[in-house]
Amino acid sequence: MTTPHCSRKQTIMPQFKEVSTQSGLHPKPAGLVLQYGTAGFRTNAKQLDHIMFRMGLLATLRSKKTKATIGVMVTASHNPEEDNGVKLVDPMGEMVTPTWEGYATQLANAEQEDLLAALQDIIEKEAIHMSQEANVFVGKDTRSSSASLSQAVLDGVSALGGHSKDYGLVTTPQLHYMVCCQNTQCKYGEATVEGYYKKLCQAFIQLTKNASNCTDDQKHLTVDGANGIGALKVREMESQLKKELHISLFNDGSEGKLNHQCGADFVKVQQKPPTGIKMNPGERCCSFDGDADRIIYYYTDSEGKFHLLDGDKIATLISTYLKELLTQAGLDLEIAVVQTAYANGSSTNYLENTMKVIVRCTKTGVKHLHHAAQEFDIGVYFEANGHGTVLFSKAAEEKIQQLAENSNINDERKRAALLLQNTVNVINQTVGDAISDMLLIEAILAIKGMTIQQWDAIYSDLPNRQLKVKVSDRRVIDTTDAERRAVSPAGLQEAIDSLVKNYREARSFVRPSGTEDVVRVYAEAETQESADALARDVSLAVYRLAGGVGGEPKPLH
Ligand code: 16G
Ligand code: MG
Repeated sequence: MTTPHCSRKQTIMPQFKEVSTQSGLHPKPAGLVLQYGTAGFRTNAKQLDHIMFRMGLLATLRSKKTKATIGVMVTASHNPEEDNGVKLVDPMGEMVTPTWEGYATQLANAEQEDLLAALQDIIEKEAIHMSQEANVFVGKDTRSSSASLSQAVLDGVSALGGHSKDYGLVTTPQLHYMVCCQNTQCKYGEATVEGYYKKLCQAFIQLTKNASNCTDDQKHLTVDGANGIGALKVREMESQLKKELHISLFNDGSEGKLNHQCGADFVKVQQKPPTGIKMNPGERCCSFDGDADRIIYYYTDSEGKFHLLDGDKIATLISTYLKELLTQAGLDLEIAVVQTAYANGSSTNYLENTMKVIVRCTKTGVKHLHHAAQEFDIGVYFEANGHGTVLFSKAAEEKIQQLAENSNINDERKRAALLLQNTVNVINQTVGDAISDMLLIEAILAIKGMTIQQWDAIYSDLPNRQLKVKVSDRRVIDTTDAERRAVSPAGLQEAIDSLVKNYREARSFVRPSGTEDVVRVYAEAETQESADALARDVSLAVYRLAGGVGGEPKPLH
């Protein structure tokens, strides 16, 4: 039996009075259970009003606890328009810490009458002083549901007496940037969208101004804005690029539906161009996702064949460029590339054996890569799906800064140091950022005088295939070694190992998805036929050993 409603009410502390009243306007549907997953809460927008209100409450507590500004972003990224979601941003612009993800789940799932007790529980566990001031920055994407949902977040903040600043329509990485600027007393930049454009565009112009033989053709880039917030923000920024980059923007949201047959996720998964864009053979194109924290490049060749340059190719381009600059600058800084198990085997091989940089593999999910990248002077991290950025340690930034200001060095070192300095400024170090990554990639290609075909030719991807298998409970699959090996159910890893042996240059792994109720299967091999066959063999093993539901996986061909 739960405590009767009225007896709880008598013990309401004054600080909770407003929460008690306001929460009635954002009621939780009884019995609904949602989890703060890899990238926050994400589901159909109709189920999210109470979640948003409660995340406003939680962000306020987190702000009191950290004595810093916290961010709340309302978006469901690459999901369909009908969905929405919410992510919390910690003081330095990073994803909220895991303990608080747990609190988010608890608070989200507390039944209406238990909400105050759930709040009190967090306050006690974290020893939060309720008299401490709180500041919360809120942003939203272009979904039609985002307006009222972000209002629910703002209601949550004010119900606990917190201050909020509503940034309105911003990309996810812009909100992360604002939070970081605010908490570094603007050392990272000015906490406004204008400040963001100014920082990035100035750095981009500095980087490209000496890219001597850059023709107008080379300055042209086709951008697929996924009919989302990224498109709006590219439009806003464009004029500040001073014609150093000519953008043809498609899927700008004026007609098409958000993420529908367009955007980075569509292009990566379908391995084909988005609809709604005009592509000329050999021309560089890129796609953002729905909240502009991912980017993917591609082109079609003269035979009409589609070529995808994913996060692995981006990481390789960036780390090659940085390594060359470090050598030219005579700076001894350790550079590492952080990937996940999804990184194409060819990219890992190239990075380790040809470029000789340190390569780390982490579990899927931005926070894991971000964390690992923080361990190096320079950590380049990218998921194959196009989410990534570069982190510079404090010491690395200082060394670059000092060298750039040193007047006793030769011209080559000076040039490299200045390029490094502007490279640091064009990068959004708080989180992967499609706009910032785009400017960085465009600058590198201009500086190196490189075409997209030359970039693509750095290494050739191994053919690969991703499949999903439905099982009755995906939690039966437990993995280790950064998700590259399954430890349960019994016999599954042995089965995968023996299947992999049937193909050349083959690799395969399985993991439970963090965002969908499926088990994901990845396979790569020397040929597409082998990769497809291996993916199917492994899917079958999952189906048989991990409680598959529905029909058995069928051959792809
Ligand atoms: C989320 C993650 C992304 C990851 C994906 C995996 C963030 C911000 N986003 O979108 O990094 O690649 O989930 O999805 O962390 P899956 O678990 O369904 O394969
Ligand atoms: Mg996204």
